[in-house]
Amino acid sequence: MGVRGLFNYIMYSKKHVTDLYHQPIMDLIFQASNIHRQHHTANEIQVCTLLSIKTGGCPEDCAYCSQAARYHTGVKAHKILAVDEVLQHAQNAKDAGSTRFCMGAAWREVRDNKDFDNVIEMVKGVNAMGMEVCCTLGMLTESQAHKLKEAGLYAYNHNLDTGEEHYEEVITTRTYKDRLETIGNVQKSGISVCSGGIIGLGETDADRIDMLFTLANLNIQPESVPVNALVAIEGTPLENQKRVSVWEMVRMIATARILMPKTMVRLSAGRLEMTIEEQTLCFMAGANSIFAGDKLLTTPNPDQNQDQQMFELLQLTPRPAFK
Ligand code: SAM
Ligand code: DTB
Ligand code: SF4
Repeated sequence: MGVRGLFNYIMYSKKHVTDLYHQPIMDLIFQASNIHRQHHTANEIQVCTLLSIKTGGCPEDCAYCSQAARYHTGVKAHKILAVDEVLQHAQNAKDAGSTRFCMGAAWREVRDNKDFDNVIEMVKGVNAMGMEVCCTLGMLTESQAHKLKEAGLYAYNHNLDTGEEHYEEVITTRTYKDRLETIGNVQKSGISVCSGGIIGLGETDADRIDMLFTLANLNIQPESVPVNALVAIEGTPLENQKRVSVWEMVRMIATARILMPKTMVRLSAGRLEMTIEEQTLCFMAGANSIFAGDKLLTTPNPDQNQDQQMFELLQLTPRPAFK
């Protein structure tokens, strides 16, 4: 177990996280599933929708990303979408059963300009529809975070992506410290934090454990942790990475669930290549959310019919917003 830290929150040791992570898979799933059922309604899955409001042309060098301008990935750069268009997408997502709407922009950081004013309008509009509204716009100052909070932003996504040591193998145009700073700014504004990572970037188990260790020991645990399997993108440095196995996803999800009992653990990128049986293992391991709709940001995702069939087959119920 962890010890109480300076601010009276539980701190987990690296050894504790390592021991949890390396347990026999059945023990790990069993423990995670028990904890899941103590803190969440069994069989309930939150359905979220993503929309890329500003695609491509990004100055950063994230080695996995289809939107980095420096790689030739076939993703065309677009300017920011109009507010009306975004709100129409949000309405469609709501009508299709989503309770959370996440808007992504291929920016290094937010700038105080007209584009940001438009994002503020989008946040107000989606919030007024009664959905949890989330944004992922890159680095953010404290005052920008406050503006988003005032507009009704519920969550801000800013992934750690991997462990601290492996980070510079994947991204060199910003640091892990920059990432943590933005997360701190989001926390200070009272917006809830969504932060997770990607597996399959060439990291070791120790790097995955490092990332979970950092997330679980944040002074406030993230409200949401997305676990992504790398979608290998042609033209990026990671184009030839091997697809991760379901056991790696399960191990990550279950350890996250045990360390962060109240958090929403999201089975994020990579579902298109997973069977229903594999996704079920992830839900048993404590994942309680998916992204729906036939597109993530730039890559394909299972379509609505496939997910509806999965919900019926597994007798899953959608989780309401703001629960
Ligand atoms: N530009 C902002 C940023 O980097 O914070 C927001 C958008 S970025 C696309 C959001 C997250 O998507 C990344 O942090 C990464 O974890 C995830 N992601 C991007 N490309 C991915 C890929 N090919 N496979 C899996 N996850 C990916
Ligand atoms: C997250 O961790 N995964 C989502 C969301 N946060 C923004 C994005 C996944 C993107 C997958 C690659 C793409 O579609 O471009
Ligand atoms: Fe840009 Fe975000 Fe892609 Fe990195 S992950 S290249 S910051 S859009």
